[in-house]
Amino acid sequence: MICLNFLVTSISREGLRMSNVVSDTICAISTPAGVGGLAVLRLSGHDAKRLAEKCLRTTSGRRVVLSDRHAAFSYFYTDVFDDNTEPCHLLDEVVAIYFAAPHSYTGEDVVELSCHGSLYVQQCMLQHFVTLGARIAEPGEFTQRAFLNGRMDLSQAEAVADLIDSRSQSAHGLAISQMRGGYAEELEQLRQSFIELAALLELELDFSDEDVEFAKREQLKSMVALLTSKVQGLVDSFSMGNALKNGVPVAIVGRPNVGKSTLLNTLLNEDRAIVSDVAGTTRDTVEEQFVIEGIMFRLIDTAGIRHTDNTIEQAGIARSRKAIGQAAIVLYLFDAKDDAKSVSGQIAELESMSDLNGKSVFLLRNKMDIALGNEFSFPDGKYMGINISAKKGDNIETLRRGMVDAARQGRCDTDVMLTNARHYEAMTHILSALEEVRKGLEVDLTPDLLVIDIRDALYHLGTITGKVTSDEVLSSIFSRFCIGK
Ligand SMILES: Nc1nc2c(ncn2[C@@H]2O[C@H](COP(=O)(O)OP(=O)(O)OP(=O)(O)O)[C@@H](O)[C@H]2O)c(=O)[nH]1
Ligand SMILES: [Mg+2]
Repeated sequence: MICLNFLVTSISREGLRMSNVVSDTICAISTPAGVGGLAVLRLSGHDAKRLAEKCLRTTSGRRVVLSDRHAAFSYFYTDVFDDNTEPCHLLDEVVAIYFAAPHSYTGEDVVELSCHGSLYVQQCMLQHFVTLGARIAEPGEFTQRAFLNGRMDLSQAEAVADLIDSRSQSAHGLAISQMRGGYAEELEQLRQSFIELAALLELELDFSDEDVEFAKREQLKSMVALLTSKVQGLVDSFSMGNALKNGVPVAIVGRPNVGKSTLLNTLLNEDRAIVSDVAGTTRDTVEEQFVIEGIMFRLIDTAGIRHTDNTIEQAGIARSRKAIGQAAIVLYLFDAKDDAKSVSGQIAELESMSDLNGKSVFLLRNKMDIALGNEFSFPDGKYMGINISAKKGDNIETLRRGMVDAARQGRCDTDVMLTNARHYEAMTHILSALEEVRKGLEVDLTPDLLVIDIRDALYHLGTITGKVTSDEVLSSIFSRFCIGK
């Protein structure tokens, strides 16, 4: 018999459900704090419907009976404490929608009340539900309940937070696909492959007395190689996935006075950084975000690189170096008056400052407007060269295009991308476990020892989806959420 008893979950979702009191009714304002046209108050828990109905009356004064997924236009009263009281303190006109368990966001009975966006109205409603016995929700508690009730796995719950956070088309696209389960499917496929691998080895274990080899070692090796390439692909997708989610970091670097701050301002279309003809104007890094074709870029203008005894300027140059290190795209500017020898010296200097592998580097020959007659050809090689005028805006469109293309590179190999540092960490553990299995197969390790590493990989896979998780991890994930989500 194939025994898959290694799928041990340290604390199962079931266990967590038991350990947390999830049956009480929670309430929160789900719209942002402040005044707006409308605000939404959300109630979730076994008492949600009863508590909401207590406060609601029809326009003709009758009690409201909420029916599943129907909007009820009602009056909201704050002085109803028992069934016999005749309400008289009208607070607001609201629209109430009831979602019966389990077909609601949290999997519990949920009522959403849209009221007018006055802070006073919002606070009175919230306060009233607390008086009636509901509890104010913790940040992310609605989504946490959705997870605990099996409405979504942990990676999907995290994607909800990413979706709320998303400020560009690309960040939104990644979050929505993760929320809709594309990523969860990929993880499930991985899990199945690991289980298959383990099953083959466990089968051998069960018949170990009979000295039978069920799976050919070569077959196991190729399974491990395939899994490794999939996991490696996911690990590799993290830097771009993370950049697309949080903004692709772009460092604008070069010697003093070459026009870096001017370029930042031109790209942003805004007078953001100080520009002057004094070399060494920018001392600290200046960072701004902007979106082109749905991709968010984080532009970092840096202090001009040169040898200096000024300690403040030295500190600025150290930050420039750090910005290059962290950038996915480097815009290296030089002056159109610089000759080929000076430019190759500057490139060598740039290469010595940071490892440029995996980064897209653009060589920007700036101030072309005042150096029209000068002959210049960009050095052949790995970097793309563009003549620009940051001041006049010449060829800035070509640069924008190049930046978009660079940001899109690396997306093509994999449909699913890692965007979450927690998942990245788990995937790197899985990769090392696979490496151990590979080495084990090379030296003909016995199945019982090989299975240990496969269990380890499955454990880490489980931490991503929440199949294996701890209270500590959960609370750190859900505390990222805003109240009311
Ligand atoms: N003609 C011309 N002048 C430019 C161009 N770009 C920048 N400048 C001028 O060059 C000078 C320096 O520009 P900045 O943008 O401050 O240069 P920077 O590289 O940020 O300089 P530091 O912060 O000192 O390192 C200013 O006088 C700008 O107006 C350009 O494309 N054409
Ligand atoms: Mg500057």
